[in-house]
Amino acid sequence: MSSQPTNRVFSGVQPSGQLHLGNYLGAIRNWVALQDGYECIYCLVDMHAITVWQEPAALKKATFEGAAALIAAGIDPETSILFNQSQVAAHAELAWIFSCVARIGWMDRMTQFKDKAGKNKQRASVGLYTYPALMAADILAYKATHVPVGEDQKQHLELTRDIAEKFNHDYDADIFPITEPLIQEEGARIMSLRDGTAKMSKSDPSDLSRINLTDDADTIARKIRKARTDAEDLPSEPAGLEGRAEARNLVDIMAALNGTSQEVVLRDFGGKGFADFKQSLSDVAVAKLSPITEKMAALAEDETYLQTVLDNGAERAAAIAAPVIAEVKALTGFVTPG
Ligand code: AQP
Repeated sequence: MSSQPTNRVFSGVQPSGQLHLGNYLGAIRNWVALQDGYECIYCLVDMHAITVWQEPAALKKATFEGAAALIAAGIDPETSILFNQSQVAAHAELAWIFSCVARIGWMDRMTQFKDKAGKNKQRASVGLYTYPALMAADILAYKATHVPVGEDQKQHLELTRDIAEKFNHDYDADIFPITEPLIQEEGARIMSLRDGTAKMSKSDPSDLSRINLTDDADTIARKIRKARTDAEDLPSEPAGLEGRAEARNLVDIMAALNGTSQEVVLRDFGGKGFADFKQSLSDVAVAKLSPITEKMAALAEDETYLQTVLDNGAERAAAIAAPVIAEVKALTGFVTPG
């Protein structure tokens, strides 16, 4: 039997556009910290990205840029494994088997499909619908024991656990672990700068809605200045943020960047207007992000280096997945090479 790891993390980000502050505060920053206690596998999930249309040249560019962003943020490609999903065939192979294990009723319950497909469900790709089976394959091809998840991915991780349990049960095997979520509270959900009720997202048509990890200091300051707010001053207590989604979001961003809480931010800024607050927020954002954006810009120039990182990562990832896939195929009853 392929070995059972005890502290292996898998996580991924879609190269479906430019990585932004939400990706950084909600995921990447945490991925960097996890490298201390876990064996980490981080993936640019390009196969997930094409569940909605991606211009081929833009997808390729975003994959290299994503790798640059992760390394610039502190992912060490020597110790952690960093690669793009489509280079390791195990993901697609296992996803097919899992799409035969998962039930239609399970997929029907996934709220992200409903959100992303919108009203035009019939025109959404089949891949967008079966996305959670591919996500389960991403995780279980490596028998990952832990997955850092934002709130929006919790439901998909539960489905991964259901698939693992059903596969283990159906094939009377103890092959897959029941993966545990690692939930990060702070910065868990960063909202759009234009609409405090919508998630900050790569695919939002308005560039002013997000701070990209490629934005320079002036652009960051301009976007924060233009961020939507309301007419009142900041409250002194978190309860005063009730019903003020945009104000809450900016306070949350300040708290997440400084590693503090809403209480601490409001102790400093309660009773002040947004002009002062936005100035301080943009100073903090620039101070925290510019070391990353500068390093990222330098790395993004060196495509040869990034290609080598992704190739090496893919080779190491494939070596871990190979015995798992072989075991799955044998359990399934497929005739494997004799
Ligand atoms: N706004 C956000 N706040 C906190 N965390 C976020 N993440 C994404 N947006 C926010 C977290 O980043 C990780 C990678 O996400 P992803 O790129 O794979 O997928 P996504 O959540 O669909 O991101 P986008 O930006 O909204 O992409 P598009 O527009 O292409 O769908 C995940 O851990 C996610 O929680």
